Amino acid sequence: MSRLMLAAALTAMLMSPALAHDYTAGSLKIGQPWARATPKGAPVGGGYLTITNTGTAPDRLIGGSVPVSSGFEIHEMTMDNGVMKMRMLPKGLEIKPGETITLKPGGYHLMFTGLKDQLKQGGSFKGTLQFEKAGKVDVDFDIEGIAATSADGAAGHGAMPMNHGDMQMKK
Ligand SMILES: [Cu+2]
Repeated sequence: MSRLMLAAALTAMLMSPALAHDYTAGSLKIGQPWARATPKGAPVGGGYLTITNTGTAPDRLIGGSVPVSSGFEIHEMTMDNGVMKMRMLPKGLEIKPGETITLKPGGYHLMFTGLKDQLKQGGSFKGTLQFEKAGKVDVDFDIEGIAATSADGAAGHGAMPMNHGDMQMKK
């Protein structure tokens, strides 16, 4: 194989979604953090990931930070009489022993408030998650399409791009 072809093959391998980023912190396993691309000028962005607790004691995601935004909140989205409502979880998100929590569009999510840069599909950014027991965990968020519903970038059937700015914020 030529040097050039080798380089191309290596690049393809490194970019392959099969090599998803998974992280381990104590008894927590964190699967492929990702974020949705945002329209230009959007004030907020959404972040998603899975957290599995393989231990015997509960832990709690209590916060974090990303350099692309000034704020970092943990939110829940629920349907209330046919209206999508979003609320901040001031105590964060508990992960019970043996449980896997999936943060995904339409459910639990990270909310990056005071977004400084547009999140562009295909890019990535660093972030830090803060857990009550496992402490701080550094992760990378991959930026998927604006209507993506999962980390592999697939847009779900009937996926609805969410604009948090239009939603009712309930404190
Ligand atoms: Cu939100």
